[in-house]
Amino acid sequence: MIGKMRRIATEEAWSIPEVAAALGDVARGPSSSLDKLLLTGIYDTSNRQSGYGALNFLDGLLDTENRRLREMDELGIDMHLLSLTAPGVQMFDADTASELAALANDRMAEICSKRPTRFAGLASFAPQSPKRAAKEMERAIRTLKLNGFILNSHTYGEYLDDPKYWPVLEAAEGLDACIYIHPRAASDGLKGPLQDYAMDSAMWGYGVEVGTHVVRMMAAGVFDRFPKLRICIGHMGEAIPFWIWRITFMNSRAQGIGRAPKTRLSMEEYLRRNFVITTSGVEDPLALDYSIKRLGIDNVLWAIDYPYQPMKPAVQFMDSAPVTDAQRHKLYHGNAERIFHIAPL
Ligand code: 1WB
Ligand code: MN
Repeated sequence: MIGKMRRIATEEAWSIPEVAAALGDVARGPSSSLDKLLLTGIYDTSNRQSGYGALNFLDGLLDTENRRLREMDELGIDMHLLSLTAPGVQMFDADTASELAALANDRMAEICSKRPTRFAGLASFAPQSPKRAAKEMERAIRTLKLNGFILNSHTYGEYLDDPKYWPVLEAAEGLDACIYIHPRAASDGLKGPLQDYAMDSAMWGYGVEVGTHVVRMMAAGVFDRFPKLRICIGHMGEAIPFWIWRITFMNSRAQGIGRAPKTRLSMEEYLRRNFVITTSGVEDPLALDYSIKRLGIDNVLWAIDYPYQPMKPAVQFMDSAPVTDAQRHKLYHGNAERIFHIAPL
């Protein structure tokens, strides 16, 4: 058995009743977003019979004080880094989204200040209004003392490579606060063949969506303009670490023939300089070993993905991972403390 070890889980989903209710309204409304399958199951409570509804994630999302803390205690999990679960506020109109993001941030800050060694949190913002978002981002870090940001991938089909989002990226970089890009269902432009066999969500579509998002950012040259911007991606890097050799080679070729903008660094250099990944939802020792070798031990963080993944196997996975104890300390807490500004014990 491993000795005493601080365990900080870094992609732990959470919500508030007001956001859940607003997502219930979207679920009953006319949206044709691929997220609707998820919303109908989780947030339209008249619809609890099948699909997502049968799994009832909502109780777990709305809870911190009861079952969540009890299980954390039982398993020796010190801390959850909470984030407003997908799709966050990104399906709402700009005003609703901005107001709900601020409300969620206030509630999150209350939870974290009540139990500063048990909960930390990633703040939400509404990309629909980039300048207003930047102000909320500053409030969330400077006043509410939250630990970074959550973005649930696309916003109305648009991605962070779009210059309209520069105020958001400038705020994150200036505040030295990492943006965690979490999945939501693929945008309308990407969703076609993902609509069958449950491929819309965590099995495949989520990774395709976030992978597409971060390749757009790297290839657009976002990290030349914002060299200190740090992005976190979950699910063992959404397959990007495994693809990176080919992404790098083919991007360089595309730059050579004028099909992609010139960048100062290679795609692989951006991955190593500007990204960290977490292990959320991927309890595969081979993938972990490869990711550590690819990105470096300082760039991989432990996460559970509660309540979508159970806590216990995630702890067993990391307790028994084929790494040294010094490495396990980094994976379990040291890297999270550094990236998300969580006070060491
Ligand atoms: C699931 C997974 C659903 C995740 C989610 O809804 C999120 C799922 C927002 O397993 O059904 C996730 O974060 O991996
Ligand atoms: Mn998740």
